[in-house]
Amino acid sequence: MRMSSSLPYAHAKVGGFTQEAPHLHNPFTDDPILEKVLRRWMPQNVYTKVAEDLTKFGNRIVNEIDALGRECELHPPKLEQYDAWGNRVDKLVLTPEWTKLKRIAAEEGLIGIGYDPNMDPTWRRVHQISKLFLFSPSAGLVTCPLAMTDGAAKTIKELKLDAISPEAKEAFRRLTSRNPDEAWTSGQWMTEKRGGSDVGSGTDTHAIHVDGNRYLLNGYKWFSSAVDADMTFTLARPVDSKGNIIEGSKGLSLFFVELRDKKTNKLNGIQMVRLKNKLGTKQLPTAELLLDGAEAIKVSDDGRGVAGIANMLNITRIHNAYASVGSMRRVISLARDYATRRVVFGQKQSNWPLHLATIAKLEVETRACTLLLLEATRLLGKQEAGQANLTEQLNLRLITPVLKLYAGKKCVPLISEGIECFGGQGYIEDTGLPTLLRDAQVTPIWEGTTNVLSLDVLRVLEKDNVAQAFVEHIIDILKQNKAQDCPQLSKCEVEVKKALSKLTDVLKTISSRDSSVAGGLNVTRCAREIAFAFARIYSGALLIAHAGDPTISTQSDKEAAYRFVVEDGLIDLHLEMFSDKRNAKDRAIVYENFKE
Ligand code: UCC
Ligand code: FAD
Repeated sequence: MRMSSSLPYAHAKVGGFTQEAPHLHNPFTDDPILEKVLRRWMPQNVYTKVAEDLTKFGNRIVNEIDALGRECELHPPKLEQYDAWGNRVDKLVLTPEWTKLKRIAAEEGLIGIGYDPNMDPTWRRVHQISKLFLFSPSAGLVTCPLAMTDGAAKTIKELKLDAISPEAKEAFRRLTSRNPDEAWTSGQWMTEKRGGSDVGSGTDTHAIHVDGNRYLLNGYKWFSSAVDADMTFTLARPVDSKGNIIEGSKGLSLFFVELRDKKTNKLNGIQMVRLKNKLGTKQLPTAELLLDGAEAIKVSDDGRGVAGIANMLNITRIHNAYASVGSMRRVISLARDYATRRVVFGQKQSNWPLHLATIAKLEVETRACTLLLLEATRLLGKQEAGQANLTEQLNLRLITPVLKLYAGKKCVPLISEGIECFGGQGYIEDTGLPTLLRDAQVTPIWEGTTNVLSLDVLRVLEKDNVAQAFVEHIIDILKQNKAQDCPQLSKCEVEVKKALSKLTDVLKTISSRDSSVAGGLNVTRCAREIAFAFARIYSGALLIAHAGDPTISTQSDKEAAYRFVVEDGLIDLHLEMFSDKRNAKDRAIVYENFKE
């Protein structure tokens, strides 16, 4: 019989057991493939410097950055519209950790590396995006303004705005600066109340001409993230001397706006109407903005607004992808660590075959997405270095929306499964784990929804030779498999080639309309499945090439390739899916028992 004083739950005691929390490891050295990809791709001297930087940065994430990101979640931004005397002030109250993270981002060159003339132009994008991939799940969503900052710098560069506008020249210097006292961030204001996907119909911001390329903007921007930015690019409709505008996307031009007056620091004809109350991304100030005579500079030809801002979109979409994949990697990293600390039914989680099988599935998908992300980044680097041939350029344009939509779509259920690995603790706010899931849900939505990006893939396929360039590129990647004696990889190769030929057959049939299916074919209704086929075939080929390089690969790399390619399959496309007749059937299913 025990004395009552030794009872484990008496009085203020809460029992003798405390579950050890998962440990955050250096995300670079903990990642099973990132370092190996860099070693495989980069020249030795570049690799050495990059690996050293990423290792150091990984330590900084563990020791400093992760806690700052957590504080941003706990202390979301607030908007104070009026001061005590009733003056309209629109003051954003930001936690100091947000500001600190922006300073760290500049110091670490998270944008600067991508444009650094002293770094190898071929590899600086891979270096930059790898670093952001490590940063993202700890970054308190500072990655959002960084994405738009990178997109803005790219837009200035591609449209050669620095040559025509001293303001844009100065903006480029600041957007890419590593000096936290000088560095700027940018916004990207496209979405209005009528629509964020269809900006051609949705934009009713009007631009009144002042002189030269100077205008005043009047409109309402419905979602404007990271509104503590210094500048933004936005779309508006120039009003001609007779007061007319052109409807549709042909009436849109691109404008450069600085948010505050340099001398007074007052907002430039902008009112912050309210901050959005969001499911996630709570760290991030996303505002509705009234533009009431905001001074702006037109930086595109009339009617070329969408084409101009597309320069930004293709960069922010790659950023979006590292956010998706970075969170996938983070949840797995924490879950596999936790599995070595949590005992269930008498043994560690990591010893239960079913638990291991659950995480292994997540791991295979995450490796595929990581390789696709790095590949898009590699092509971007080559293109910017002026070294990409036409095939590579076409593949970069194709893979950018494919990567964004595929990673965005995969990450939400994957992170949800990852959260379940922690049982009830995964649902508890103090652990920080729920943040991963709610922040993941935005990645398929912003920067183009899954459907809209699938339609962008079709837009790309309309260009000459894109499908052919894809086939050539995949065959080239498969040639990198040096393990010809490995039966697992040989089987994978066969499956990739089969899927490739099925995809091209389907695309040919649809484009020629020479179909055995009765009735018409509708391509757009299967745009998602087409985009997914591109993603899975491309990732499958990359997994094979990675696993087939004896200098870096392990047996697990081969196993991962086999499971992704052969066991899970690469393509789910049948001509019947494209039949027009299914539209009516879809309508009947969706609207059964519905009264308008
Ligand atoms: O959500 C937003 C910010 C969130 C915060 C940032 C987070 C980043 C990640 C952070 C990580 C944590 S900003 C809002 C994003 N909005 C969108 O993404 C819009 C989605 N909608 C589309 O993408 C549509 O497809 C539109 C708006 C592009 C469709 O417009 P149009 O005018 O109907 O399209 P058109 O007529 O087909 O295209 C007009 C021109 C064409 O060029 P030309 O005239 O030379 O033939 C197209 O080829 O634009 C060209 N174009 C492109 N070019 C259209 N899209 C692209 C593209 N992606 N790349 C190159
Ligand atoms: P809709 O276009 O109404 O889409 C609704 C649904 O219809 C989606 O499922 C979509 O896939 C589908 N759909 C649309 N068109 C088609 C089609 N042709 N065929 C089939 N399906 C279709 N925007 C900015 O400009 N700047 C920002 O800083 C910004 N920050 C944001 C921050 C957050 C947290 C969020 C959630 C959004 C932000 N946005 C921002 C807006 C975002 O880019 C848009 O919400 C997004 O592009 C979708 O536009 P929408 O909301 O109008 O949706």
